[in-house]
Amino acid sequence: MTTKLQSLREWVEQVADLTRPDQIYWCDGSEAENQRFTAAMCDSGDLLPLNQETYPNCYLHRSDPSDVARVEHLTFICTDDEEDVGPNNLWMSPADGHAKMDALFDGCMQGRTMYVIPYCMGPLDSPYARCGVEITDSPYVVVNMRIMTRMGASALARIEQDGNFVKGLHSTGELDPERRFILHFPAELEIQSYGSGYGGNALLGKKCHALRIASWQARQEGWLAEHMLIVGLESPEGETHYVACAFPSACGKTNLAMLIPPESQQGWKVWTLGDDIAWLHLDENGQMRAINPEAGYFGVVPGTNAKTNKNAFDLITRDTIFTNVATTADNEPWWEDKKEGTPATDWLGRPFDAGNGPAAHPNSRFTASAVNNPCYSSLAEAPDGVPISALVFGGRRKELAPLVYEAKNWRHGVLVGAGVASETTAAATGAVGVVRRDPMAMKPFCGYNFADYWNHWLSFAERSENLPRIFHVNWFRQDSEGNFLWPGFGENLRVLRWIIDRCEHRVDAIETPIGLLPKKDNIDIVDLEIDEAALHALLSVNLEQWKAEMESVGEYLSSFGARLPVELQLEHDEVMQALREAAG
Ligand code: SAT
Ligand code: MN
Repeated sequence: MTTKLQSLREWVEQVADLTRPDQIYWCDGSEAENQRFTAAMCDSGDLLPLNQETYPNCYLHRSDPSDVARVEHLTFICTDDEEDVGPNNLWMSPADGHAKMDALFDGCMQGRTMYVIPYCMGPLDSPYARCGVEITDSPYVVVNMRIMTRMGASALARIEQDGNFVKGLHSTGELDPERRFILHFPAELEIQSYGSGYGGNALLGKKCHALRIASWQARQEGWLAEHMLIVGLESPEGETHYVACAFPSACGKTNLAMLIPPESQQGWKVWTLGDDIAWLHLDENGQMRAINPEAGYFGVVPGTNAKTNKNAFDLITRDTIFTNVATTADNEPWWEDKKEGTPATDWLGRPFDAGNGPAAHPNSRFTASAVNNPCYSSLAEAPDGVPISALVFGGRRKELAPLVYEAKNWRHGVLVGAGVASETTAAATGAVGVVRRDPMAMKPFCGYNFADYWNHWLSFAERSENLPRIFHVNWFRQDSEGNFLWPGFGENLRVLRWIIDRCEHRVDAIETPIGLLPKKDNIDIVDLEIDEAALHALLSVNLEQWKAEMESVGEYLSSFGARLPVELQLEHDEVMQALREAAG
């Protein structure tokens, strides 16, 4: 296979000249091809078959122990002007970036096969979908990209029709952390990643293309590429609302996207559109619509059980690639909080010993196809996407942020998003549990200066009168003993119902300087074991502490200097003023 698209042919030739592979293979995405790859990877030990009776077509991949998460400190955006990437990104000049990467890629595929992977992000017939081609020397990347994207011959046909595509070049190199870099060249629509075989570092369609490059393109073209799940909530009356929610990595996006209504919420149905990324466009009526550019889930495994996420728990019993989980004596995959079985072998392949730490790596992942999800929405393949009623921001905060509040208007909502903070998780290398600012949950993923990004968000107010309402949630509040105040998981539907009630003008809210808080009676707590004090703590806010929080948001915003949008500064000033007045 090759292509009639000259620019693609030339690029593949150029890359082959540089990397000097033994052979070049164009992926067609077929089932037969996938079976050949899987068999070959089992022979080479890249994949280990799991128990095929209980976990049919499931495999385990063990990554290099030094290569288990995204590497934000090695991720760069290369632009002519350093200001364009902002303090939220690491910068390199395109010339330096190319020189560095050319040296690393020089001859790196000798003795290896170079795979050419055409892929489409979004439904193949969607005007909002965008394509890319990833060149890699990793068969693990090939089999994962086949699940995570629309990959192969049909994507290539669309690329040939479009005439353009994002170029992603990847090599696992020597897996040497000292020789590991992920560079983005947005002006050239190019990604280069060397030295890692893991997740977002290597599956270039995901964070590199669908967020960093796409956010750059979206700004130029008037749309948004966001780190958001998309979920449909169908009421007992048969009315469905679609909501898109931005939470940082490993904060429960997959669980919320696959939520199972608890017994008390009889008649509600929940449909998954996407669990990680949303591309948001305004249609001709000013209605915001969302597509999920991905076709699968690369979800966190630990913590998944029949109670927290039964849909995912069932989903990953077949046709799944596990990365860095433990195994039982029966060769079933095992992870912390699975609630069944015991580990025999840890994620490194050693006999399990509790003294060595968790059996499964805290960032161990499953790769599974969206079509296997029991609650996959019938509209997930709709070319025009789904209409969005509400946008929701949130993070992991032990303290302070209430269970839910609504922004006063779009401009205030942008400030709420810009002020998101969350505790770091195992999804990226570095310390875990440290609160950091993570605006719109896009800190690791916005491919340009946040100041310009907020400006772009603000500009939507001029383009539509019926934008979605904006909310903030926090499922992670704790009491002084470290117990979670809110049960979370399926019970989060109660909060989403309030959000829908607000969108439908069915309930009033309490106006406060932080935004609009629910009236206690408007959150359904029937059958919920939650005491008055906890509920009060969850639904109220300490204005003194909030003032300190907003001062810290203000300091953070100032770090963007003169580029910070005046409107955002004004909004912040207004909130500060209201807080001062409330304090009397
Ligand atoms: O490794 S990934 O970037 O794909 C996962 C995540 O951080 O959300
Ligand atoms: Mn993510």
